Amino acid sequence: MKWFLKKGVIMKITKYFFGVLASLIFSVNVAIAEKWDMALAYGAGNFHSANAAEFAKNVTEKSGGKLTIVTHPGGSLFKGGEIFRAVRTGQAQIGERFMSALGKEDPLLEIDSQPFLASSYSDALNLYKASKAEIVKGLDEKGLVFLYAVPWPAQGLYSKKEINSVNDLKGLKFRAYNSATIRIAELTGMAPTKIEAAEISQAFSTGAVESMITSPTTGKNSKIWENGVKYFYDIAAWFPKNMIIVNKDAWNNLDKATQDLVMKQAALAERKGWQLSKQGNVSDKKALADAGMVVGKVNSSLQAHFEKVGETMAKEWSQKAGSRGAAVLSAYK
Ligand code: PCA
Repeated sequence: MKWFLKKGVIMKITKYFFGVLASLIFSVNVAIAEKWDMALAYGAGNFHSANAAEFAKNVTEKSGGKLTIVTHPGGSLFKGGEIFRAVRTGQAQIGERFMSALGKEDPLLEIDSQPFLASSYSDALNLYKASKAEIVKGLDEKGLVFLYAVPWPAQGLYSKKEINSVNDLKGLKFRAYNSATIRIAELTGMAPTKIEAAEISQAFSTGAVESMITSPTTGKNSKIWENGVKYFYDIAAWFPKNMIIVNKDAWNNLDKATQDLVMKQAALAERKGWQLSKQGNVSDKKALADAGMVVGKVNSSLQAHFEKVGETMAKEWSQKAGSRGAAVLSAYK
């Protein structure tokens, strides 16, 4: 009897113990299974979006169920202009944004859109290295964790009509994507309107704009030749980047091992993205020519004009960016 009672007590204790353990394991599992929505502004076929999708897939597969990242390309969750704020406020845990459209948040974010500061991939990489720490710090102060950045191919001038002189540009309705392209338009005598990449085809087809500066990739992605745009002039004066950022609260919900995994996959995605960009810089220009566009360089008088515009803008930017900007520039040079 005594022995039986004891056994019953032991069984009860054992049962209780396993019950508590099971519920603990269950609740821990629930707490660490995170799902992130990743807001992407550009279409699924764009190389930035494809690269982000691969990054998301790798993290999801390798995290052992602790983190699932679901991508939403083409502005389907938030449009390009909304993504920075959405990630900052936690409406999206992670997102991609064109850095130089955020100059009002931090002038250092537009360093990569200053004409002729970095006009090759190796310069662009050096500029990135020189500016990264300061940019990461600025984002951290806004509650954001920086993951990686990838450049667009070299920026060139698109136009419906042939451009042989600055005079040919004067008065043109110009699609801009950031403050720097607005400033180029102003200093050239063009009439700028800021339009997100997703709306380019419509803007050209309705006649709202008739020229722009962007990559051969974006021209190809928006089948720009179908909207009466015949000319592409390769200026190659800057390589602006997209960055991937994470909301810091979402970041802090991850355990250390998962954070390390995300950072490791981010570094791999960054390397892959730079390669894809370099490839696109060649193949997408070819795609424009294959589609019947006239692809060439600006002539020397136009080149000189854009260089002069670049000098003016460099001075203006230095004033905005102050000592932080000066430190980055001297590290770069
Ligand atoms: N494409 C994007 C940004 C830079 C680029 O090459 C756009 O045109 O909006």
